[in-house]
Formats: sequence, C-alpha cells, structure tokens
Amino acid sequence: LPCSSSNLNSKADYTTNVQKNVLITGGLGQLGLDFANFLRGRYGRDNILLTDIKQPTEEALKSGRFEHLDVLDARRFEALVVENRIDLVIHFSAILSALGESNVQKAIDINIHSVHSVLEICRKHKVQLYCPSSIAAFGSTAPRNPTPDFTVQRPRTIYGVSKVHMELMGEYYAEKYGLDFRSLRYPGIISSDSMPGGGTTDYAVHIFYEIAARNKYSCFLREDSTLPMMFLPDCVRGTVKFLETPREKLKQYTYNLTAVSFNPKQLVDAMRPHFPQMEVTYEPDPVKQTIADTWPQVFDDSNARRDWGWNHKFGLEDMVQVMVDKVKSMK
Ligand code: AKB
Repeated sequence: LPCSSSNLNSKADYTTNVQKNVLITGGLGQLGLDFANFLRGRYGRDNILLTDIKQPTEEALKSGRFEHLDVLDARRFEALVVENRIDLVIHFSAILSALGESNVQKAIDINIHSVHSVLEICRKHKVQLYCPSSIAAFGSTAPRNPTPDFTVQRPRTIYGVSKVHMELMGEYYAEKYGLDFRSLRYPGIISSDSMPGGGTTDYAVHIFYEIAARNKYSCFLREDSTLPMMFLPDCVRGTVKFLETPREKLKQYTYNLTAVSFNPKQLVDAMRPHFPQMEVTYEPDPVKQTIADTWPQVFDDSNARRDWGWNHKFGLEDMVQVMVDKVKSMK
C-alpha cells in the first residue's frame, strides 16, 4: 500500500483554493518532508521552501527547493522570508521532550529564542505563522482524561514550558499586532516514511521497524502508558485545512488535535496478528516514563471538530495496517 501523505490524502477534502509561498523550518525532522510534498502538490512545487540546519537527504533535494537555515540566525531567516516573498512560515524546528531534558540550554535556544525571531519576522513582513504545540504543553496538574483546550497547563519539561511560552507569545502578537498566528497541539505522531527523534511518543514508530527487523522490541514506556496519537497523513491534512480556514471562522488561536489514544500494550495487541512471533519487553526509561505519566491520556479536540471541521481518518487498526505494509515492504 502506498503510504506517503500525498496519496493518502485527498484534495477533495478542500473547498478553498489559495496560493501561498511557504517556508518550512526544521524540514528534515519527522514532519517536514510530508508537509512539503503535500503543499507542493497543492500550491506548486516551487512555492514551498524546505529549510533545515542539517545536510539535505537525496530525497529532500529531489522533492523540491531546499535552503540551509539555522533558525537562530535571525538575519538569514528574515532574508529567506523576504527574498522568497513568503506568505506562511511553518516553524517545525524544536528539541523534543526527552532530548530537551538532557539539552536544556539548546532547547531554550531553539524552542524559545527562535520563536522570538520568527514572531518578529512574521510581524514585520505580515506573514502568517504556524507553530505546532503539543500534548506536552500540559503537566500533571491538568486533567488527563480528557484534557480540554482551556485548563491549567503548568508543564514540567523544558519542551512543554517552551510550547506554552510559544502559544502565549503567538496569541499576544496576534492580539497586539494582528499577526495571523495559529497553533495546533499535536499528540504523538506516527509516521511511516520518517523517524521521530528525542520524543516520548517515539516508541510507537520505533516498534514497527524493530519488530520487522528482529521480532523483538524493548519498550521504554510501561505497557499501560496511555497517550493520544495521530497518523502523519491525518496531521498534514488537518493542519492544512486549519491553516486555510478563514480567520473569522476560528474561535481560538490554539486548538487541541488528536485521533486516538492507546498504550503500548494495545499497540502490541493490534500488531500481533501481523507478527504472531513478536516479543515485547517493557523497560521504562526514568525520564521518558516520568514525562508520559504527566501528559494527557485522552485529548479533547471537540473545539477543532466543531469550529473548522477537523476529523481524523486513521484509527489504530488503520495506522497499524499501513505501518506493517511499509515495514514489510522494506525487507
Ligand atoms: C514528544 O514525544 O516529545 C513529541 C510530542 C508529543 O510533542 N512527539
């Protein structure tokens, strides 16, 4: 089964037909290339500029335009926005939850300082800004089942703190300067073509590759660690729909977004029919387990569903089917 976002998503979902020049930061991470490819199909190949601090892969280079960008270099960032007449910046660069705990200063630089730069650049040049937030924006004092859009947040990871900071700064710029700032709080994202790195939800991608290769997987979370999750094609389709929704229809700048919640045991049970011999052990990593224990278990995204028509297509079984087909095709 083909499983890139471009063929899992249908353009028929859309009613608007806008044209935008888009710059994507952190473009070689888990989300960037799928977003770029989807947007290239929609707005034109040359209108989407993928950027990253890392060396581009062959695949990234072949797919379309790429520029080197260190998001801490505000002058270069601004020059790329101006020279390419950018209408929308998708700011994906971030140090994720688990990695942030062992690289606090770097997380502050990337997750907080680069947000200050991008806010100013987008304000000055009247550019729409999209920056994803996360379930990590909630801590243990927030209700976990379900977690609504508006509640006490108080995260206790540097990643979560920086995401709350980003949400509030973006909303401040929107109110004060009229910046078109939007954010979706993502759950764990399951991707079939790209690997996540440094996150607490990464097990749900790694397990497929490890089981396909060795039939064994050691899970870094307890088997009962329930977290909200979503398949990347749903994430791409939903985010673009959100970004294309006329501003006046939206009642919030930041919305929760999710598809399904499951724990490692439920994922293993869904995988077992495809890999009857699979062996999974649970060896909780102290940092990642502590993080997972403070995050939402069930995310309430009813406002997104009501205000701009969010709906997910992939449940647990559908995701597992696509992931299994992918990893089996690689053998
Ligand atoms: C992480 O696990 O850190 C990320 C996230 C949920 O934001 N995948």
